[in-house]
Amino acid sequence: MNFALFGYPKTGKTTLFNLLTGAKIDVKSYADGKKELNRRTCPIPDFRLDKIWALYPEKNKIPASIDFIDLAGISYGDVKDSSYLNYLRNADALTHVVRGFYDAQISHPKGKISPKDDILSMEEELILADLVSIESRLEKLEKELKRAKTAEGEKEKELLERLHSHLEEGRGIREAPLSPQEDKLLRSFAFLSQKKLLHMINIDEKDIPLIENPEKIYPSDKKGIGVVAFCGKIEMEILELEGEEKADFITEYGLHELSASKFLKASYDLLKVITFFTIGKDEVKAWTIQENTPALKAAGSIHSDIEKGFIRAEVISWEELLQHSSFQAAKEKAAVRLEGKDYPVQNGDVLYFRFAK
Ligand SMILES: Nc1nc2c(ncn2[C@@H]2O[C@H](COP(=O)(O)OP(=O)(O)O)[C@@H](O)[C@H]2O)c(=O)[nH]1
Ligand SMILES: [Mg+2]
Repeated sequence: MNFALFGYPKTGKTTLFNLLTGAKIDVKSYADGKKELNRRTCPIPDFRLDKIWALYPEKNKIPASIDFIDLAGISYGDVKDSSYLNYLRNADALTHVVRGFYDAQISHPKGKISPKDDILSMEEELILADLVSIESRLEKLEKELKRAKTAEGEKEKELLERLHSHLEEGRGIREAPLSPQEDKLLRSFAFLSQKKLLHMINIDEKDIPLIENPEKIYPSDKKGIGVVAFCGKIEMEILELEGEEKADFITEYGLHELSASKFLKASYDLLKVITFFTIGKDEVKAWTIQENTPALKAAGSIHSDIEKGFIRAEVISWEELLQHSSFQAAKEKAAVRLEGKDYPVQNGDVLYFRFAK
């Protein structure tokens, strides 16, 4: 999975990138307008993986991971022409970092701190960028169709025109009803307003009482959009602390959960992904897949040969596995089930795929 952190200038993108990835990029020394782009691949902490691995300490533990990129700020109105458009298009999900903190030293380009206005403005800009792509495709397509009419071309034109009207009403493609075929046809466009979007509001210290209720800052019931609040400043201070002092500070500020953990929960929810585990010869590994993925496809996410030669999946939930000393011991107690290719893999399943080589 890859996430792009983006937003207007000086909202706390690099601060959040540090909090999510443990990178220590200096946020003070960057001059205005520096086009830094930071990348990190981050293991996803998972206590279930830790517990399974504890049964096999001689093996390697391989967590699932997320790729993050942190883009420099994009000025108001510039998204559609941004040199970062391709980074946004290539992301599996967009993380919009929104300024909610007050600081007289750090000017806001609009002179007013309003997370809600900035969120609405960014949602509009994503829609606008998609309108521009659709218009340019339609222009080419109309020329092609004039030269030679094809049924496929007509279908694409009809779909793009429909989406154009939808976008013009200010609604993202996430909210457009699409058939599976239409969805497939649109994939290569990588529309921004079709991507899952998580607004991460970097709130002010004085607003910490709102941190668990970000919907009070921005009520969003739009499909595929999530909102999380965090406080970059306090969390940066927490990073400097250790042990008891750290725990005390967290409680003192009324932070129940840090941004990294909130981010992961909200993203898994939004992307509708789950985790399954495998115990291989040398490694205990976590994998991320879409909810309701059939066993056959889950096998394919590991290796196409396993999908091709798929026979059966041996399945046990991680909790049940822990009641035994190993997968083998669980099998001997008949606690491991055999499932076929259509079995929808469940969050926390431990799987062993039988396949013909
Ligand atoms: N007061 C305050 N300053 C912050 C907060 N988060 C980030 N900053 C400061 O805002 C400036 C820009 O932060 P940075 O993370 O580089 O933002 P970016 O330009 O969006 O990547 C830096 O000086 C940060 O220290 C916050 O929650 N409160
Ligand atoms: Mg930055």
